Amino acid sequence: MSDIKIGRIIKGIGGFYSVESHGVIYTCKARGKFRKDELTPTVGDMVEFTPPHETHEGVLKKLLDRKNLMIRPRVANIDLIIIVIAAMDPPPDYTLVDKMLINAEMMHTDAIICINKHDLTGKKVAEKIANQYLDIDTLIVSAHKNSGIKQLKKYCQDKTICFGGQSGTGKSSLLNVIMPDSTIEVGEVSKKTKRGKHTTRHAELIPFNGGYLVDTPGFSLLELPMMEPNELQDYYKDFAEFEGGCKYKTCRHDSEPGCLVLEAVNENKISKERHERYRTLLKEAEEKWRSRYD
Ligand SMILES: Nc1nc2c(ncn2[C@@H]2O[C@H](COP(=O)(O)OP(=O)(O)OP(=O)(O)O)[C@@H](O)[C@H]2O)c(=O)[nH]1
Ligand SMILES: [Mg+2]
Ligand SMILES: [Zn+2]
Repeated sequence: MSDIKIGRIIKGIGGFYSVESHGVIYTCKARGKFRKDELTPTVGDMVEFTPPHETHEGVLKKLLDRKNLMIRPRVANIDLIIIVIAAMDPPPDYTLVDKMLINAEMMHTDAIICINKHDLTGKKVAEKIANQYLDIDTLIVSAHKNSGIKQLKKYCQDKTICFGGQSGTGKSSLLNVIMPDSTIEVGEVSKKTKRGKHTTRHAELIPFNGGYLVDTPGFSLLELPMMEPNELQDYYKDFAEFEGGCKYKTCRHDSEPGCLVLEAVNENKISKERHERYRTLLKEAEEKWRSRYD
């Protein structure tokens, strides 16, 4: 019998998993019982496994309990999500950022926003983008100019930190700058559509500074999870300090009279654009909730 080890899945491609244990990487396959969805071995998972041996291949034996699981991009046991957008090329998809922030809050995981490529627009444009997210830590960086990287690096220690967002925003480029020895593949942004070309195909944990940095494939679609519509406001950190005193106890901060969140929006204490998008997502949540038994 081979001995059972404990390790972490750092990569999974085509049914083969790279499992790291005490700095050594083993290749393992999953057995049949893992096929059910919640048991799908996922990058970031802690696992029990038997390492490969002369006569038999490495096998994943058991998934250990997860602290959390992000669905898009699919990564387990994350401590911090860095949402990467570009000041331009591709143009920021703010609704996607909002949805990623909602997911992070639902997972009880910290999230910050990293605005890359300020070399293309100047810092003013990037600052305007940052102003939409008044209560969320926002960094303005440029992978090409090596600017803001020190501040970004400060977040990158002793934790599992997931870089996520649209394709082409520069997630892999930033990782290459943070880790100068790495040679992660970087793609172009299409001149015509201004979209990234989905260069990174698989999420991968890369050991760094006592923790891991996670490069992930870019994506553009993210569904709002099913929730009772009144719940949505709980996932907006920027509303928190104004909530509680609205005229109606069940205020959804949409267009109700005596709403303190709306008041804060009018006084520019909450970004108007972000609140407008909140109203759109609220409608979506209401719609979903109404048809939940269909
Ligand atoms: N001008 C400028 N271009 C950048 C910067 N960072 C990255 N790029 C360019 O943006 C393009 C996309 O970069 P990637 O690092 O591949 O982007 P990604 O987010 O990893 O994309 P996916 O893997 O497809 O999700 C490449 O052509 C990079 O050279 C930057 O700071 N400034
Ligand atoms: Mg990439
Ligand atoms: Zn209100």
